[in-house]
Amino acid sequence: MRNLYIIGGFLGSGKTTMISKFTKRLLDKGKKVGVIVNDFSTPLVDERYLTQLGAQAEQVSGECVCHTTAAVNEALDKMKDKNEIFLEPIGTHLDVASAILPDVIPHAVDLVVRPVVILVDGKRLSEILKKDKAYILDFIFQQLQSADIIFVNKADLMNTDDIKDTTEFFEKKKAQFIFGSALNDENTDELFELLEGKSKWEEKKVGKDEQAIFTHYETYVKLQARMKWVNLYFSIKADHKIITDKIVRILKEKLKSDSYLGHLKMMVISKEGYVKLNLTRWDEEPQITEKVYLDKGEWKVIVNMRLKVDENLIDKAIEVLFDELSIYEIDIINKEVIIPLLKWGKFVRQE
Ligand SMILES: Nc1nc2c(ncn2[C@@H]2O[C@H](COP(=O)(O)OP(=O)(O)OP(=O)(O)O)[C@@H](O)[C@H]2O)c(=O)[nH]1
Ligand SMILES: [Mg+2]
Repeated sequence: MRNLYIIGGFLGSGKTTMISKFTKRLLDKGKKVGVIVNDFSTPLVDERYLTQLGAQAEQVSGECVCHTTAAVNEALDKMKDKNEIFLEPIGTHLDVASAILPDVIPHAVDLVVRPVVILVDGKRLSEILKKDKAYILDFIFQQLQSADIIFVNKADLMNTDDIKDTTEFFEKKKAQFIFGSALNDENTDELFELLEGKSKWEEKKVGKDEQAIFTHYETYVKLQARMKWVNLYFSIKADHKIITDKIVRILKEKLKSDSYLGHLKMMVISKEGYVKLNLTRWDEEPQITEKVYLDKGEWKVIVNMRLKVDENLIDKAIEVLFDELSIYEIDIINKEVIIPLLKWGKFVRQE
C-alpha cells in the first residue's frame, strides 16, 4: 500500500516546509518518498528544492490539481515504487479533496488516503482579519472544506492578540485545529502522528458513481484573476549573494507600495550548491536556506512570484531588474507573467 498525504493551504502558508520536514523524517526511516507539486508554469522552486532533499518530485503544471485529476493520476502512476506520496496543490487551490479524491481513490486502489492537512499562515490570517481582505478570507474558507486537520502555522510569529483572533475565527467555524510551526518543529510531531489515521474522505468510500466536484467558481475566478503569477528563469555569472540581494531589493522597491504579496520564491542553483529564498510579506526579512560550497560561478536562477498587482508595474519591475543585472553575464531563458483566468471550467492564459 502507498500512503497519500494532501498538504494544502494558501500561498506561502508553509506547505513545502512541512512536506520537506516530513520527507526528511521518512527518508531517514528508509522510506521512498514522492511529491506531486502543482503550479501554473515551470520551472518551480518547490520541485527543485524537494528533489535536492532526495524525494522524487513530479510536476502538475498549467492549472490547479483541482481541475486536472487525470494529471494527478498520471503522476501517481509514475510513483508506483514510492511508499509515501505528498501532494502539494497550488496555493490558490479551493476544496482540493472533494475535487480530486472521488477520481483518485478508484484509480489508485493501492493508496491509503491519510488525513488531509490544510495549513493556514496564522500571521497572515490575523492580518486579514484586521484588514479588509475578504476575497482572501473567502478563499481560505473554501480551502478549509477539505481539511481533516487544520494546522495554524507560523505560531512563532503570532502575538497574543493574533492567537485570540484566530482562535475565535476557528471556533466559530467549529473546525478542529492545531497551532504550531513547521519551521521550528512546534507541534509537528503531533501532526505527524495524526497522519497515521485515515482521512474522512477515504472513509466516505467515494467511488466512481460520485463525480469529483468543483464548486465555488466565482470565488476561485476572483482570486485567481487577482493574483498574478510571475516566472523568471535565467543563468548568470556572479556572486550568489549579490544576485539574491539585488533581486529582492529591486522587486521590493518597485512593487512594495502597490501590491499584495502572496509569495516570492527564489532558488539559485549551481553545480556546487543552492540558495533558496522565500518572502511572504514585503516587510519581513527573506528566509534563506543555503547549501553552498562555492561563492562564485554560474548560477541558474528561478523566481516564482504570486502577487496582486497591476501588470504594468510588474513589467517595469522586471525591466529594471534585468537592466541592473545586465552588468553581469546574464542569459535570460524565460520570463513570463501569467494571469490565470477561468473560462468554461478551464484556465486560459491571457496573452
Ligand atoms: N516563521 C515561520 N516561517 C515559516 C513557518 N513555516 C514556513 N515558514 C516560512 O514561510 C515561507 C513559505 O513557506 P513554504 O513552505 O514555501 O510555503 P508554501 O505554502 O509551500 O508556499 P507556496 O508553494 O508558494 O504556496 C518560507 O520562508 C518558510 O521558511 C513557520 O512555522 N514559521
Ligand atoms: Mg510550496
